[in-house]
Amino acid sequence: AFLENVINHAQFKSGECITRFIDSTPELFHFSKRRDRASKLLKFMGEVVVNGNPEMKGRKVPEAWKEGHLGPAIKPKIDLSQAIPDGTRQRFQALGAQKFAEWVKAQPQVLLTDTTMRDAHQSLFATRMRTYDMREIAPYYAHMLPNLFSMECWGGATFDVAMRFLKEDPWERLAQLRERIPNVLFQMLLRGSNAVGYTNYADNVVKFFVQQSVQAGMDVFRVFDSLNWVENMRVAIDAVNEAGGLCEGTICYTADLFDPQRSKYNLKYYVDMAKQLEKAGAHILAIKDMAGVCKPRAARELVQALKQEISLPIHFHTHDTSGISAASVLAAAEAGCDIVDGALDAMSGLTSQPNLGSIAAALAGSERDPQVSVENMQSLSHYWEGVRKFYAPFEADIRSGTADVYQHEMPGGQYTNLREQARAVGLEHRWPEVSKAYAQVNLLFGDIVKVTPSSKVVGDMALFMVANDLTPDDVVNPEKEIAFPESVISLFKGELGFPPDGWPVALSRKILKSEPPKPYRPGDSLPPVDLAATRAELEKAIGRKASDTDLAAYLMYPKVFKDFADHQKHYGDTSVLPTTVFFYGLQDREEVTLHIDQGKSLIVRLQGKAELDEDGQYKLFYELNGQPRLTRIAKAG
Ligand code: 3PY
Ligand code: ZN
Repeated sequence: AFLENVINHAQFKSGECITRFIDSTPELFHFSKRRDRASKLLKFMGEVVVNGNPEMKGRKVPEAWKEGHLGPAIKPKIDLSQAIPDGTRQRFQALGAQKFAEWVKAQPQVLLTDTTMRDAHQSLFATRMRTYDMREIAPYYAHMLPNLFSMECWGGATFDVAMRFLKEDPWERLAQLRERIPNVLFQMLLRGSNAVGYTNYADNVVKFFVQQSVQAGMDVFRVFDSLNWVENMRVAIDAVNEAGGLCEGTICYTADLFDPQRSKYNLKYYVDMAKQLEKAGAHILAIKDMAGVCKPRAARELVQALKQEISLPIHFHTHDTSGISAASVLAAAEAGCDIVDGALDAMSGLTSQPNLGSIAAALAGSERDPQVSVENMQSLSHYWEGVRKFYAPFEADIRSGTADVYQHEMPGGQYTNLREQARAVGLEHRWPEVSKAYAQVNLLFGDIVKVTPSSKVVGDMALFMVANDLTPDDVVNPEKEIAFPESVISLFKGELGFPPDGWPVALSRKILKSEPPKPYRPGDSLPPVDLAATRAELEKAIGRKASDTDLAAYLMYPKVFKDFADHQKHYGDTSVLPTTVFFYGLQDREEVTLHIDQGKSLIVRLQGKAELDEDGQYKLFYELNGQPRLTRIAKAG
């Protein structure tokens, strides 16, 4: 139809050159672009109907969806045309990082961070929450919770998962949220020199990534190192400062402050680290209890000690795996903690954060009243309750908190992922052994901090031990030949850095089959990446211009980014599809409205599907904006 339009156009008939023709007749070009976009989306939707979304392989589609009553999530009923009140972001922009941090410390209330859009879904359903579900509720946050300290909505595993599994652009997510929420600070998790990846990047790559993030609208960077090695955090801390972000220098809480058997993680250890971070340029000090093992008494003493010894505001983060972490949050608040993390009700508990609404309610009326509307939190949570149902296939089958976390110490964000990994290699039925092996590996490795990416290596080794029926004695026994996993060898080579007290020497020798290296900072041995040359290489690979954010994504995950770019080329921007349509497919006679651009929508209805033809294809009959459309999809495999 496009060609017909073109050849019948008067200007075309007059013989003008085709490029000028397209330039001067944008209406035809736009028509074709939109038509092209529609065809791509219909093709993707057809693929899901016929072959299923590959991400759903081996997972159970919710019964409620099959029966046709998995409804849309219910949004609050408020008037979005009202002016958006100013929030922490305006204050930060007016004061600058230093003065803003002073304000945080000086005001009496406990400030709140909502982790629903990042850590909560990372921890509850393997990071699968799509931009679509966040974007829909975003403007309501701006109106209803303007008094939040921040929303953690980016970084950690979300960057990788967005492209790899959800086939969407993490930068687009950030931009779309920013556009809808101009008033509350956005917060991300940055793994120090590992940025948002699992490996150490060259210093200039980390810097470039941070610059891009600030330009895209990120404000607060929670910077940590997976071995609590401050040396390996400096580049990221400097980069955040230089780019104008707010830097949370982070201590990862591990073990048990009161366990004399593991005295290396005592108060002195954390206070020393906090002092180093303050000196290194952090504006806020975060306590990151990634596994949820910081018991109330430990939270109280740690916050008290830090308040005495350093002058930064303190931000406490924990997970509810034990089922009692809200007690730790309240203890931290009583001890003077300035900011605490939680997730909205429907996205809280278990391996996620404790319930932010209940924390706010518990503190309401006290001198540290967070001054947020618990009622508004409830109505936002009602929306999340609906959203969470779409992701049921990705949830781990856990129903209660468990004190077992004090044994295995697995980060909440890793728990569901490691179960996934175990499932993928056929070991899920041996999960209790995997979790026990995880604790054994920790001790074999010298009792280390376990958080991405060090936790990933511990998890790999735990799966390896269970799969090969290895005991800790086997692992250390110099007589027993073991082909250690690649990630373990890399860890002991120091490619993720070193714990402050080094790696156990005998095991190092066995793993490396040589003398262990002296501690070095991996960034010092990685030459700077030539950004211009890499961009050229990327553009060649994807056959189009690469933006700065494309480049930053490619630098993190070259293969994942290329595959994602390929998906986009074939199917367009599939993030516009509602989540059920993306994962489960359109149902017969289902109609959806897709907002593909400002003010532009496609109304798609699946009319039916013909029998498989002899050439192995299905015909799908759609109605697109009232017009019949036919798409052919080959049956896979
Ligand atoms: C991450 O690095 O993704 C984490 O959530 C660590 O807790
Ligand atoms: Zn966390």
